[in-house]
Amino acid sequence: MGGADMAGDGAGDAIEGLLVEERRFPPPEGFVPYSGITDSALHEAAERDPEAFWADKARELTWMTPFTEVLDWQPPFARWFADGTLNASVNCIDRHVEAGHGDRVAFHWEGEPGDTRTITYAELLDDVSRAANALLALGVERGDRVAIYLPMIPELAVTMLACARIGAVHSVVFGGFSANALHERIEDSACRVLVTADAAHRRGSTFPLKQQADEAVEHSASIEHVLVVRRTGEDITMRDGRDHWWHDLVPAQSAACPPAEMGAEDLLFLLYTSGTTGRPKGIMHSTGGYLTQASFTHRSVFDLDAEHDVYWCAADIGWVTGHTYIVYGPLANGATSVMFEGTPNFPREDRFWEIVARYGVTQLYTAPTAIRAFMKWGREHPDGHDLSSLRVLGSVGEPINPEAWMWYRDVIGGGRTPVVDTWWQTETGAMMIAPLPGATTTKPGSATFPLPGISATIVDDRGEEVGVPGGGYLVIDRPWPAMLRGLWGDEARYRDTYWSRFDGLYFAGDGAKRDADGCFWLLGRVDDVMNVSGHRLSTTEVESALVSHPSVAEAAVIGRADAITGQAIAAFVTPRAGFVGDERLAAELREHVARMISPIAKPASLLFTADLPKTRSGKIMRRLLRDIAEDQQLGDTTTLADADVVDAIKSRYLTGGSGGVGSDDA
Ligand code: 6R9
Repeated sequence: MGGADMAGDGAGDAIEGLLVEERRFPPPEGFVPYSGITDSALHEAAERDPEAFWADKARELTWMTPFTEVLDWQPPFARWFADGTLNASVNCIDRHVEAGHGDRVAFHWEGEPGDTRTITYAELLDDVSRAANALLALGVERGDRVAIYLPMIPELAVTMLACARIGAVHSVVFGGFSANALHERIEDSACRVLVTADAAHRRGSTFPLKQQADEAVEHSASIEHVLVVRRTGEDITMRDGRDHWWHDLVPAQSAACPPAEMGAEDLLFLLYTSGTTGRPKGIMHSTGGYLTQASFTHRSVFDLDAEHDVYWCAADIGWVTGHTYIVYGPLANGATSVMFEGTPNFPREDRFWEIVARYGVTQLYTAPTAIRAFMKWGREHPDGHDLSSLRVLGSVGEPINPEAWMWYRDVIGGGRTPVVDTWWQTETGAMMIAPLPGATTTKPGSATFPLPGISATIVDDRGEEVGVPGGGYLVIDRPWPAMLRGLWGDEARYRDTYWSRFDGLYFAGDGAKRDADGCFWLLGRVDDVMNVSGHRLSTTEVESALVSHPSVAEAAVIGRADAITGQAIAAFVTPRAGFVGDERLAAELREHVARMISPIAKPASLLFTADLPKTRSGKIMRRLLRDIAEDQQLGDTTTLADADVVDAIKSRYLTGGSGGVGSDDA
C-alpha cells in the first residue's frame, strides 16, 4: 500500500481516492475455469453489441414463445425481450427434470438445530406444484401479490416458485422484521395471502413469527388467508376461516400444476428496501430480463459446473442476494446448493466451516461483515476443518476491506481460490461489477470491472465523467436486463430517486473511484462521504486503513461537525481477539491511518467498541454513529439489527469512554 504522498492526487475529484493497493492476483495457477473464460474476449464481444450479447444469454432460457424484440428503452423505463413468454418456475425446475436431472440435488438444507433435508429437482417440482395448487385453492390469481414471512426453510423457496408458477407476484419480508414492518409492506402492495410459520429458530431460542404476523394482518384490508408452516412446534392461535396449516392444505394437492405463460415483462416479484429515509420502496422485478442476468452472472462469476459443484450462498432469502443467488440464479442453472437456516456462530464459531467440509462446498458467497467477524473470532475455527473443496469465494453487501479480502483468500481459500467481490443492489437485480475468476486479475478490495454487457462509469457533481484515475459518483449509463422496472405504485419516486440527479443516468447512491488500470473501487454511500478541510474523503478507505492494522477486526468512521475543519473524523473500532483497546492502541491506530493514507484522514477521535450498529442484513449504519457523535436525537432505527449496540456506544461516547477517545490534533 502507498503512503501519505499520494494524498494530493485527486484533490479535484468529487471524492478523493487515497488508498493505494499494489497487490495483484491473476487467476491462480491451476485454476482451470469450467466456463472456459480466460481472457477479455467476452467483454469485448458484449461491448461491440450489448443487445445481441444479452439476447444470446436470454436464448439460453426456455421460452414458451421466443422473443423477437430485445430492448425497448424509453428512459427511465426499459422493456427487455417483451414479446417473448416464459415461466420462471419452468426455467428453474421443469426443464432440468425433463433433461434427465430429476435426481440431482437442488438443495442440501440444514436447519439451525442441525436437522437436514435433501431436495432433488424432481422433488422440488412436486413440492412447488402442490404449493401452487394450494395458492390457487386459496383464490390467488395471476398478478395478485403474496406476502412471504418465513425462516430460511425450504418452504420459502418453494412458495416463491409456486407464486412464479401461477403468475402471482411474491413479496418476501425478512423473517427478522417486526409486525409493523410486515404490516407496512403488506398494505403497500395489497397482498391477498400471507405465508408464514409458527416461529423461527434463533440462536437456540425462538422468534414468534405467527404472533408478529397476526399483529400485522389484524388491521389488514387485503389479507384473506394465512398459510402457516409448522417449524418449531410452538403453540400458536389459528383463526378459523383465515388461517390454514401448510401440512393440512399443501400435501393434499395434486402434484401437477400447469405453469402460467407469462410475458417477459410481467412482474416476478416485489422486494422492499428501506433506504435511509421515508417509507420502504417496493422494488419491481420482471421475469425475462431478470432471469437472464441472474443466471448468466451466477454461472460466469462463480464459474459454475452444475454437475459437480456444491454452491453455497450464505445470505438470507429475505434480501435480494438470496432471491437472485439462492433461488433464481442457481436453480435456473440447475445447480446444487446448500441452504442454511442458522447463523455463523451458533452453536459455535466454526458452524460455517463444518458445513463447507460436510457438503464439500465449492463456492461460498458471503458478506464482508461475516468475514470480519470470522477474523475477529480467529483462524483456529476454519483451520480445524478441511476446506479444500472450495474453489471460488464471493463477497457482497459492502466494500470489502483489502485485509479482509486477503484473509478470506488465504485463510478460507488456502491461497488457492480466486476472490470475486461483486457490486450490485436490490435495484440492479443481479451483479453488475465483478471479476470473472478465470480471466480477471483481481486486487484486494476492488470489484474490478463491469460484467460483460454492463456499462458503468463515474461522474462528478455536474454529471461529467471523471478521468481515469479519478473518483466520484457511480452511475450506470445503459439499461441492463435485470434492472428494476419501477417502484410499486410510485412512478414519481422512481424517477426522483434514481434518475433525477444526473440527466439520463442511473445513479446508484454509491461513491467509487477508478485506478490507473480502470478497476472500480467502491467507496461507500455518498451520504457518508466526509468533508475534512475541503477534502471529500470516503469512509471506506479510512476504515480499510484501520482494518489493515493487525489489532483491528472491524471499523466504522464518520464525519462529525467540527468548527474548524468542517467535519472531523470519528472512528469506532472493534479489536480482534487477543487485543485490548486502550489509549496506547488508539494513538497507534491514528498514526497508522496517517501513515497508510494521509495525515488529513487521521481520525480526530477513536472509540473501541465490541460491536457496531448494523442493519439486519449486516451493513454498518454510519448515520446512527453520526447522530451519537454529534449528540443528536437518533434518527430512524427501524432497520437496526440490535438496539443495545447503539446504547452501549452512546453511553461510552458521551462519558468520554473507557479506552481511547483521542484528542483533536489531526
Ligand atoms: C446486493 C446488495 C446495495 C448497496 C450498494 C452498496 C453496497 C453491495 C457491494 C457494495 C461495495 C460491494 N454494496 N455490494 N459496496 N462493494 N461488493 O447488497 O443489495 O442490500 O440493495 O444493497 O450495498 O452501497 O448500493 P442491497
